[in-house]
Amino acid sequence: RPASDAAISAGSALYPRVRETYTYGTAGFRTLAEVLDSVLFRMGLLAVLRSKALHGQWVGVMVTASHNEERDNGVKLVEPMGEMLVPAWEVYAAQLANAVTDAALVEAVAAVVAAAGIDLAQPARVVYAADTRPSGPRLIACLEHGLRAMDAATETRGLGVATTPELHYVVCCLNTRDAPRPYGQPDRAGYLSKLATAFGGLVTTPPPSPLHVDCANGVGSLAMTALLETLRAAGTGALLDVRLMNTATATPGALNRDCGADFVKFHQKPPAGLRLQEGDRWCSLDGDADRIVFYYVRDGAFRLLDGDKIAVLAAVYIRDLLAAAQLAPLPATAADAAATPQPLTVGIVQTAYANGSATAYIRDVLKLQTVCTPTGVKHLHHAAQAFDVGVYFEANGHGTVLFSPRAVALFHAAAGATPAQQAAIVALRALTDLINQTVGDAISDLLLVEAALAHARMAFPDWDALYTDLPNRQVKVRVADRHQFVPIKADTELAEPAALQDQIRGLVAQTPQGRCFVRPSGTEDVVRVYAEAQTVADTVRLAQAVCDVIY
Ligand code: 16G
Ligand code: ZN
Repeated sequence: RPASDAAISAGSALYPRVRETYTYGTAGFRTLAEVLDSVLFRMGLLAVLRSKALHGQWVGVMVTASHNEERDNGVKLVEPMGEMLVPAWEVYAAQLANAVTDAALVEAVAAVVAAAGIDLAQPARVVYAADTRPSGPRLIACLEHGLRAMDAATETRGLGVATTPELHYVVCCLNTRDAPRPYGQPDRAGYLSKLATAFGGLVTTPPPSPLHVDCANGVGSLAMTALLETLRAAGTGALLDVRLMNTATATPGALNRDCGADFVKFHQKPPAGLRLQEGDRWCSLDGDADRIVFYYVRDGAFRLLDGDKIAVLAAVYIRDLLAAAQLAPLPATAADAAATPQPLTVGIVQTAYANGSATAYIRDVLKLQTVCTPTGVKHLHHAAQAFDVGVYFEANGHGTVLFSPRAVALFHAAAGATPAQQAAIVALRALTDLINQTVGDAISDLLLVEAALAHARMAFPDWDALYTDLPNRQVKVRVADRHQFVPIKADTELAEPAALQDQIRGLVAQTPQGRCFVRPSGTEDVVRVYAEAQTVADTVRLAQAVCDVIY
């Protein structure tokens, strides 16, 4: 029996399992922080196994519950290139988390080792971080114990308090250190200087007015403060004019309370207690700084610029730069050098929550391809990888732009015959550095939006006017068992209950420009109803009618 068995058993006894069933959902395990000690210990074990299975590549562990209340926490594992844990290992994660006794946990570990064909003699490397939640340090201690229990020789790096995208960045950097194109220096300073340098290469003049940033009283405020220092030190501080709000990371209970990106998107109103002057520019980050939405007030009305609007802005920006750069097409792959050159493909990936107007605008005006995937970053990220320039955003403000190796190579090889072409090529190169290639990143996206607006000389109302959102509404419904609701067709329909889907279809058919779907949440014990229609009254009626059917 491996030497780790005794350490696992002894460690596990210190962190007794206090719940029936933990599920590894769209964003890992997420629930009340007080019931997570055993889960963190066990995810320490799993992270070591994952790294060993990958022959000692670095894997990441992020301790966060994102936009959830402060009393919640969570944990998710990050793959070597900064991606979400692969699905087969989500199953292993649940098996470890739900092993009932210490002995059962030892057995579950052995089962994973056998199923994944792991050589326990392989080295293990794990990097981890937590957001600002008060439960973070305790949960990190549980995690560290699990890492040691599985293999005392595990090489570890604790980043302390960090944003989720920063952790993803560092994982990718650690694994590409010896690659032809390393992703960056694997620490916070490297992350910030990469962003600051790229931003300085894209923006040359200060913005017309400051951008107010609601930091949700979370880790985003620390990262934004550090970014400002980095920009100042580089002599480019004036290029980013931000006013940081909701920065009370040490105030108990303040995190995400009546503020942050999720609050603003869901309620379609500003964070509580902040006064928005007509025309002021605002944005909100979420609790781990991987989401952002923008907003302003016009004629007394609150106007939201959500993930769909960011996707469109990013696509327009990149499309303009590509047009200006006039890059010579490349063969589809290097191996294919003799084949016909193919222009770069550009596509936008969305979910069912994308506003119908956004999708129509992308298709009919921008004439770009759109893809709809199920909710959850891993699905969008995967679909975006099919394009040379894959823009993906959830309406809730999580997203990024992925550039294929072919696109990056082309930007770096191209010279440009005219100053305009050269400038566009330099800007495209800078964008591949500015935009986090591992996961949606609120801070990177903030800089992207500022750069895109500066490039197009657009103010918020110009951006907003690209297309007009259809009125939309989201409702949470508590049901006896949300697992009875089985989504299909990228969450746009239910396979079960079939009768409910029939009724939704009937109600939608009676509603001008109506669209509606119901799906079980992956993060809360509810089902979500989304409705949109031509008018607010129709939207409200449609949402209500569907809720009535569910009850
Ligand atoms: C998680 C997902 C997010 C998704 C949200 C939906 C990741 C990293 N995060 O936060 O992408 O929008 O869940 O929540 O995948 P829901 O299933 O409760 O509607
Ligand atoms: Zn988040």
